[in-house]
Amino acid sequence: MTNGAHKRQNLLTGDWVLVSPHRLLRPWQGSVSSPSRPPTVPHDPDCYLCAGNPRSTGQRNPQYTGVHVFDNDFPALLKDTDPPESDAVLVAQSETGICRVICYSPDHGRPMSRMTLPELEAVIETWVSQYAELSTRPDIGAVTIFENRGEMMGASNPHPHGQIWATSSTPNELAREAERQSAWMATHQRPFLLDYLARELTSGERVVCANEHFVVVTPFWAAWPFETLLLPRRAIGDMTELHRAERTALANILSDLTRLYDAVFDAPFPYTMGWHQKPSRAPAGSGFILHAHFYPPLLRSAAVRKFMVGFEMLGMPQRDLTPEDAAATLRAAKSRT
Ligand code: H2U
Ligand code: ZN
Repeated sequence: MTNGAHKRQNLLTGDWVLVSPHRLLRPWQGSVSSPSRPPTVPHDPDCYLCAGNPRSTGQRNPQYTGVHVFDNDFPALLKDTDPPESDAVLVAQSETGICRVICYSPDHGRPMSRMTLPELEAVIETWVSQYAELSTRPDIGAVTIFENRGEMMGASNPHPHGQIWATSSTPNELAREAERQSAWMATHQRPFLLDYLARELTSGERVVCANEHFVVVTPFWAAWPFETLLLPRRAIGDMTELHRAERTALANILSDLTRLYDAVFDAPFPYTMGWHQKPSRAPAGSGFILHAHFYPPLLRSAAVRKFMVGFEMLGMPQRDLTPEDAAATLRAAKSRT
C-alpha cells in the first residue's frame, strides 16, 4: 500500500475512508485524560448490576451465579407505541422493540479479557438463546447484541455487561450491510465476507489472530484506529447455526482479542463491540455472514482517543495509522498478554 493519502472503500457499507499515513508525524498537544482504572472488587455494594443489589428502580437483582439477563428498566423501545404523525416532508414511522441487559457474570471486576473460557462460552450460549427467542418473534425484524466498554464509550457502569436491542425494523447499519451482501451474492454467487476473508488470508498483513473457526482482521476500510472485524470461516448467518466446536472457538478468539486490546496500552481498552446477524426477514441465500465489529476509540495511548469530528462529520472518516500498522501493533501485543 502507498504511504501517500488515498481513500479506501468499505464494501460492506459503500462508504469511503480517507487514509493519510504521512500525517502520523504531526505534533500532538490535544486532550490527555487519564485512563479509568479497572475495578478489582468482585462485588460492589453500590453497583446496580451486581447480584443481590437493588437497581435504580428499586427492584432487586437475584443472587445470580452465571449470566443474568433482565429487561432494561429504561428501554429505548417499547412493545407498543401510538403511530407518529408523518407527511411528505416530516417523515416518521413507529418503531417498537425489546431492550434487555446481559450481566456477563456476578463478578464486578472481570471484563471479557479476564473471564475464563467456560464463562465466555456461557455468555455465547446466552447470546444464542436470546437471538433464537427474539428473532423468531413476528414483531421483531432484527436483533442487535452489543457491549459498550469503558467510560470513554459511554458505558454507565464498569460491571461487565452488554445489551440487546430487538427492533421491529432493521436498523440503518445492518440494513446497508445486508443489502450490499445480498447484491454481491447475486453478482458473484458467493457471500461477500467469505471472498473478503479469503483475500485477507492470502496477504495476512491485516490478520490479528485466528483459530480453526474464526479470524480477526483490521478491515482494509477500517475507520477507527484499532477497529477489528471478527469473521467465521464458513457461511453462517446467525449464532444459532454455530456448532459446539465453533462456540468454543468463539470463546477462545474473544478472549484472545480482548487480551490483545488490553495489552496494547497496558490498560483496559474501551470499545463498542457488537454482532451483525442475519435480519429476521432476510431470505435464505442472501449471502449474509454473521460477524462482530469492535470499534475502539483509542489512538495514541490509553488516554488519547480519536475524535470523529471536523472533516469526519462533514466529509468522510479519516485515519493516519494504517489498518496494516494497527494489525501489526495488535499482533505484537501478544507477548504482553
Ligand atoms: P450501558 O452501560 O451500555 O449504558 O448499559 C447499561 C444499561 O442498563 C442502560 O441501557 C440499563 C440502562 O438503561 N439500566 C437498567 O436497566 N437498570 C438500572 O438500574 C440502571 C441501568
Ligand atoms: Zn457490579
